Amino acid sequence: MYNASPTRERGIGSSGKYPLACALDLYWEEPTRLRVGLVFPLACASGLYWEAGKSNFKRNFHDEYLMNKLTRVFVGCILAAVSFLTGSVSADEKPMNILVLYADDWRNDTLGVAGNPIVKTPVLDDLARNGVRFTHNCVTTSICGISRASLFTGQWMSRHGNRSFKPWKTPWEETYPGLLRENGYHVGHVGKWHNGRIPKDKFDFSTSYYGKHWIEEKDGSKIHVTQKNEKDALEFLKTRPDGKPFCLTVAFFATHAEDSNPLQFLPQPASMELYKDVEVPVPSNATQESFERLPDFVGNEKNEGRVRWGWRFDTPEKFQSMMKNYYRLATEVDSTCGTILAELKKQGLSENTLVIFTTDNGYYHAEHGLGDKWYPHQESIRVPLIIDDPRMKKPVRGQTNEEFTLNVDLAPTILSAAGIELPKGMQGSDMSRLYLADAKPQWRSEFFYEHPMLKSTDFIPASEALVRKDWKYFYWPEFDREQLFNIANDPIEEHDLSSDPAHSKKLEEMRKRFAELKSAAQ
Ligand SMILES: [Ca+2]
Repeated sequence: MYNASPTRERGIGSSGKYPLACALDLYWEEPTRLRVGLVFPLACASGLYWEAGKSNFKRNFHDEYLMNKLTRVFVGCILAAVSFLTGSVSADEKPMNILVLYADDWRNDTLGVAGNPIVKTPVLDDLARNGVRFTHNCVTTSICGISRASLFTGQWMSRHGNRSFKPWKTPWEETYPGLLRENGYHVGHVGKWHNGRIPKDKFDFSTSYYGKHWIEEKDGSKIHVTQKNEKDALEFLKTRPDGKPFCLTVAFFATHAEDSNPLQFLPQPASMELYKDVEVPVPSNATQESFERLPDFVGNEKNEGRVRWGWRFDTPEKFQSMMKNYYRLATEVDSTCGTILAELKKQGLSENTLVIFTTDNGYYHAEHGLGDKWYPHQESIRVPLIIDDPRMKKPVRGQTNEEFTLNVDLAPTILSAAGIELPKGMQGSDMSRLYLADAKPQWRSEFFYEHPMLKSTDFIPASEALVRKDWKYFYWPEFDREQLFNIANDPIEEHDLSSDPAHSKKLEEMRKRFAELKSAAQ
């Protein structure tokens, strides 16, 4: 649907070290820059020198001093031109490193910088102040395994084919780790995988673990999962080969709950001092009334969203203690991000590394009387995204961007930053256009959301949606049930307008567009 055409972001690309080839390459890619920066000064200098060398010029002026000066100007221009070209070549010789900091189950507002009054995320707030934060970033499927398959493939679930937690069907050679490694990158993955077994042979460095907040090490000692993520990420950075660009994905398990544990969220002891004396605000629609407004196949006690609400939020005391531990886990991830970024700085890599922070899905904090994710409500599909790209110019840094960016855009953005052509089947778009282009690029104003049924329609029914900033259309395929929300007036999606005759035209329009985008996502 939003097929990104292969782009080359880095000016001079494949021509290597030869200035003439580079100049030709540059002519095709950036003719204005070539004319202004190279052809124009060279032409002026050559013309002046030729004019000055003509005999009548010499006869009339007899000024050897002037000739020497003009010679220096001419040589200077040639040197400037060569340096202009080789400067670009040397930038090209040093491809950008990639660091993906990938949290688990964070929602759009699990960040201090996003206005959350409780959670402390100073490192990520700084990253946002130095880069760009995307305020309307969403996932196309709100669940761990499928969203991660979309991260690596840049494809909707309908195309990559992982409809749960199994390996996706898209060839490895069409994923960002696969393509980067093929193009000379040292590629690592740390932490959660959740798409079948991690293909260790496809990585230069990999670890895979998730599910528990405290993990037993080989010597019998216990380590917190976020500390283990940190340890592994640092090992990757400290043992990587010199002279090779790298790509590291740090896939945290926090703040995901430990599903089988009644405590759910188990932070490190040192974090327990945090948030001790605060009261976490309860969402306005964390109510029985809101729960009862859900379609009955979701708004019932058997539904897994309701079951997990029971695990976490069914008393005010539980809500407070669970939310505080959730935020403690988030602050621990923030702190580990700080340690990893400090190591990049120590190694002198900050100026040449694309840093992305995001997560796989959002989370209900008891809104609609639900827990966890899966369904198309805002809490479930909107997730944080911060990008700090060395190519960003100063005025862009610290800004927010309100376009609909998606998890399927991450792979195209990463590959484009590395100057690698995108596979034809990749569906997302290179987001760097949103912060590198001088003029505002054309961008999507709506997208198709999809989630499969898991286990049974009683457990987690399938859901789909057409998402816009002002309206949202839900479709529950097993029940052939539609819902329509005016997001502009009803941002917490409490009032279903699908049976209101006043909105029948809007419903028809949304239904039609939904079908078109659904078909394009296949
Ligand atoms: Ca998740």
